[in-house]
Amino acid sequence: MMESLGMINKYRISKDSLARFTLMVRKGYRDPPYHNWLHAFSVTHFAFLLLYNLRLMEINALTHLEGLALIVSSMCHDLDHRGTTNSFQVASNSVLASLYSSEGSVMERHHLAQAMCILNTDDCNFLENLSQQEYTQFLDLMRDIILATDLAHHLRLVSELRDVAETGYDGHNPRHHELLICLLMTAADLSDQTKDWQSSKHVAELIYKEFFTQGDLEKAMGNMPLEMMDREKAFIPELQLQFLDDVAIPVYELLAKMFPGASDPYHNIQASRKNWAKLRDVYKRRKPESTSSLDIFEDDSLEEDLAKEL
Ligand code: 7OY
Ligand code: ZN
Repeated sequence: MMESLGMINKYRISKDSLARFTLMVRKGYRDPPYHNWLHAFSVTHFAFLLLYNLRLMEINALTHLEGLALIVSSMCHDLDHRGTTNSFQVASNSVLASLYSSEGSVMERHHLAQAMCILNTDDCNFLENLSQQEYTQFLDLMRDIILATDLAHHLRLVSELRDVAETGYDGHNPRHHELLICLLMTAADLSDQTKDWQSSKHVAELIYKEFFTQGDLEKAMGNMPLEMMDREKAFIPELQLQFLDDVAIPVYELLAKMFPGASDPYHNIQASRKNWAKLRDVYKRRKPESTSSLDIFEDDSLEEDLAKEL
């Protein structure tokens, strides 16, 4: 991906160092159902596709250094994730909470610290040929981008992003660069929901497996989990519709408004939304009083009914 984006030549990157860096990053991920290396890899790939297909550096929407920072941040953005949320860190008085809770974005600050640690490891610093000034700028970008993966951070930016989408993206405006990088990072992080139905459904299964494990831990601690983390209360199709409508769809809508070349993911996520709505209707008709939890992923006959539904 870095080769295709011309970064290897431009920044005289040693491929051996980059390979060692990448292996260290892979090793830095744990193996929860969702927040593992496969997630980091697919997020990085989507970030690459956005940079490459929209030609964002060629049209001066972003600088090459910003593009490079987006790719490297994507690789690192969930390093050492434990499959639990920021509020869980605080509620469980974890070591990470004691380090970072006063600043907010507890997990994201940890992902960033892990990333900095790997970059500083002997033989892994593939950015050694950057100038001092470029390298400092690169680290600042990584910090901003990884902290932007907290959805709470994204939600604070939405109104400003709407203004940019309304007035048009201006590559000469440095604030537009900052906002676009954050939007691209969020679009990449949520991109599983823009893939085909089988993929987005499979990813939802992994996410709720992770959420329900946290919910079980919270119950064992005597706390009440959120509905979406409670395997006895969650109705997954309804939760997915809420998540898509409130968070994910607006991300791709904003992106498509700013860059018409990015309309595919927006249309795909709308198609996915239709499938979740159908699944909700089919399930409600079959078992009106049941919450679905994870059994919707086991039942193949639901898929057959889905195909019949218009
Ligand atoms: N698809 C998803 C996520 C449901 C690609 C995360 C949340 C979840 C819900 C409000 C916030 C969250 C909600 C990613 C993708 C990944 C979104 C953060 C989650 N389908 N969730 N989801 N996240 O916290 F209503 F967990 F890291 Cl359902
Ligand atoms: Zn992520």
